[in-house]
Amino acid sequence: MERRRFFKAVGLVTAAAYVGPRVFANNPVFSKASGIAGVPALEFPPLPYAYDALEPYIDARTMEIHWDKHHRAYYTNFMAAVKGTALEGKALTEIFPSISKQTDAIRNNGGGYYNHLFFWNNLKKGTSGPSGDLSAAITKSFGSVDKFKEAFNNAAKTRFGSGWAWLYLGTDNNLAVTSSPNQDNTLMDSSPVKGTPLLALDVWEHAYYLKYQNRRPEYIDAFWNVVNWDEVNKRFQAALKG
Ligand code: MN3
Repeated sequence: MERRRFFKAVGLVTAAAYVGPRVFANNPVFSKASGIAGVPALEFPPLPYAYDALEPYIDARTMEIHWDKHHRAYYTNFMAAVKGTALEGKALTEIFPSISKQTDAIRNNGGGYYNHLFFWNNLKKGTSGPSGDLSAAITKSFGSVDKFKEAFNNAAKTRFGSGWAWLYLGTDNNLAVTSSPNQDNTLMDSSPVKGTPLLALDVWEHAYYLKYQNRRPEYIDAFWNVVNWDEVNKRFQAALKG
């Protein structure tokens, strides 16, 4: 792992975030319901771990390109797309409920910015699994944790082209699984199903191609070794409180 390069990148990002006045200091953080509580809106925070932290399931090179190139581009392009508009300075969770009225640039880049932040934070090696409340809710909605995984895997495998698989708490307060095209998510008014996302999996080829090439199902199976269940449990508790 190129640790020095990683810290250099993080250092640059951190420095950039604190240069000059904190223009967005008064803006709301992502709402609790976003599941990324504490992550400031409209910034580009460092990855919460080293590029190689998820090896061998997700390789360091993929993480580096995915975070530093793909994710950064969504962020930069989103900030450029809202600059000078009524949306400038608004949190994404405020924008998504009326995203169908916005431009493709705002929808695609805003979704890409948000979804990746959400994804990085639901990845970690070695957490123990869904906890009491979440485990019970999964069993109620899917029959068992294994059946939930099967449904999630199926959503991830059958999403044609680029997109995401999601576990979300629906507006009916039941857990459900879906997939979305491109950079859409279940917070968007354009989504056929709506609810609070709890767990995301990026199934764009850029998320797995270097290591898995065309074998998306292998990448999906590997994903279960790096799900940050502590984070998913927290998101579920926050979603229940609204
Ligand atoms: Mn991606």
